[in-house]
Amino acid sequence: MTSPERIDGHGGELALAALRAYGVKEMFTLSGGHVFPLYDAAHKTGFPILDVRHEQSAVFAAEAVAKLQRRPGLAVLTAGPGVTNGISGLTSAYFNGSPVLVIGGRAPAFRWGSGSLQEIDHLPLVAPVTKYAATVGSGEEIPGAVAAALTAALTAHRGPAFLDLPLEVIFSAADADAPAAPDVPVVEPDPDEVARAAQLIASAERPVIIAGSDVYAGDAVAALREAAETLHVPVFTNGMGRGALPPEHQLAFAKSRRTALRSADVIAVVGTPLDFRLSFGDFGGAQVVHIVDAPTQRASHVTPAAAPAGDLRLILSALADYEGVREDHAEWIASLRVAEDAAKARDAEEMAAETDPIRPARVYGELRKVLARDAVTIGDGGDFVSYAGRYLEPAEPGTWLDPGPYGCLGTGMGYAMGARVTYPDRQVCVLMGDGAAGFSLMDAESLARQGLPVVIVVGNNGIWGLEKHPMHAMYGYDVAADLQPELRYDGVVKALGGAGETVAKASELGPALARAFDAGVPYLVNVLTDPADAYPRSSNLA
Ligand SMILES: Cc1ncc(C[n+]2csc(CCOP(=O)(O)OP(=O)(O)O)c2C)c(N)n1
Ligand SMILES: [Mg+2]
Repeated sequence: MTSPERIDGHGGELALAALRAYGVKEMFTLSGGHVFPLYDAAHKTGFPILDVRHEQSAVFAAEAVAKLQRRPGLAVLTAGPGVTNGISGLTSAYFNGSPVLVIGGRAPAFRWGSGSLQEIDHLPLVAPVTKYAATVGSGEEIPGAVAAALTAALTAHRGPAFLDLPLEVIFSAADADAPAAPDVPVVEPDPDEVARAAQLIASAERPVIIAGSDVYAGDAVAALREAAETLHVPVFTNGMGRGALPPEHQLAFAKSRRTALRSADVIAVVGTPLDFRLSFGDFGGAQVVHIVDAPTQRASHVTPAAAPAGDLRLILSALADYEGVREDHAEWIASLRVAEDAAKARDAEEMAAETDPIRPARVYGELRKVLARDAVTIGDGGDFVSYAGRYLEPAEPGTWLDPGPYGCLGTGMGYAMGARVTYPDRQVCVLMGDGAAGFSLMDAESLARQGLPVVIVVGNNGIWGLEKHPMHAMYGYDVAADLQPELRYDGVVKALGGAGETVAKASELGPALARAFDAGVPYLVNVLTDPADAYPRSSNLA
C-alpha cells in the first residue's frame, strides 16, 4: 500500500482491499490455483477463509451471511468447474434477492482459445442469474470492478454479482485507485402511488398484510410493525419476513392464512413476489396492493390496485403516517384470531401425538421445547421442511432460512456454515430431508474440521416424499422416488468428524435433541419418520 489514494499489490490484494471497504468479512471457497492470490491476500492480513467440499456450499454459505447480516457475502471459486458448480447457488441468490458476490478465477486472457486448463467463458452462463457480471481486464481496474459489482448487488432489488479475473490479471502486480466508500442509491417511491396504497388499506374492511423477505433485507421490520399497528391490520409472513412480528403480537397471524385470504377485501403484499406461493396474486375478489423495493419487482402477470415501488422503510413509514379515514378492523381481527386459535390447538395436538413410526409433527413439537428464541432454523428438504414451515414459529426476524422460491435442495450445510459464522453463540439447526441430505452432507466435514458446530435433524422417511406421494397419486405407481430405508446418516456425520444418533421412538426425541445442542460438534439426529405421512397440499408439483 503506498498512499491513501493509491493502492498497490497483486490482483488478489487489490480485490481484497475493495471487498473489505464494502463490508465483506470472510470468504467461502474451495481450493483452486486460479484464485491463489486471493488466498494469499487473505492469509497475509488475517482475513477469514472458510472452505468447503463442493462449490455450491460456498455460494450458499455466502448467501446465508448476506441474508442474515444484510451485507455482501463472498464466494471465491476456481475457473471453469468451480464456477459452474456454483451456479445453482447464484441462481438461488438471484431469486432471493441476496447480495452475493462470486469471484471466479479465469483461464489466462493472453492465450484465450488455445485450450488452457478449465478455460470457459463464464459470463454467458452466469449473466441471466446475476445483476452484474464482468471479466476484469487489468489489475488497475480491479477495485473499481469490485465496487461496481457490489453496488449492483446491494442496490434494491438486491441480487448476486459475478466477476472473473484472468490468471495474468490476478497474479500480476498493479496499482490502482483506492476503492471509494460504498454509495448505495436509495430507490425513492412515487408518493401518489404510496398514498393510493395507504388509502386502499386504511379504508378496507378486511385488510391483510403479507410480509416477505425484502422487509428483512431492506431493514424495514420496524417500519412494517409501525404501519401494521397504526393501520391495525393483521400480518402474515413468508421467507425472511417470518418473525417480523413476534408470535405473541396481537397482529401476528400464521395459521389462519387460508381463511384470511378467502375473506379479505384488500391484500397488501410487501417485499415478496406474487408467485406460486401467493396464488400468483389472484385472490378472488380481493384487491391487491403490491409493495416492492424496486420497479423491476412489479408483477407483469397481474395488475394490482396499487403498486408502490421503492425503499420499503420509506413506503411503510408513509403508510404508518397516513392521516386519512381509517376503518376499524377490530371485528375482522377478532374473527381471524378465532380461526388462528383453533388451528393452533389442532397443531398442538399433532405436535404431541405419540405415533409409531414418528410423524414429522412430533419432531417439531419436541424441537420447539429446546429451541431458544433467537435460534436460527434452516429448512432443506421436501415434506419434512413444509412441516417445519407449519409447526415452527420464528420469534425474531432473520432467524429462518429457507431456499426461497427457486426451491433448490442442497442449501443445508452451506446455509448452516453462514449462520454459524454469523452467530457463533446461537443455536443453529438444519431441518433436512433424507433426500436433501445427499446434496451437501459431505460438508459436515467442513463444519467439523473448522470447529463450526450445528445441529442437523434429518426427517428420514426413506423416500423423496414430496415427489413419491404425488407421483403415486398421479400414476398409481412411482419410480425414482425411493431411498434406502433407515439409512444411518448419523453414521456419516460421525465418520466425518461430528457425532449423532438415530431415533425411532417419539419419547427418545427430547433427550436426543438436548444431547445434540450440547455436543459442540456437528451433530445429526437421524429421526426415522413415517413414510406413509404425506404433507397435505393443494398443488403437488415441486
Ligand atoms: C436440486 C433439486 N433437485 C430436485 C428437486 C425436486 N424435489 C423437490 S422436493 C424433493 C424431495 C425431497 O425429499 P426429502 O429431502 O427426502 O424430503 P421429504 O419430502 O421426503 O420430506 C425433490 C426431489 C429440487 N427441488 N431441487
Ligand atoms: Mg425423505
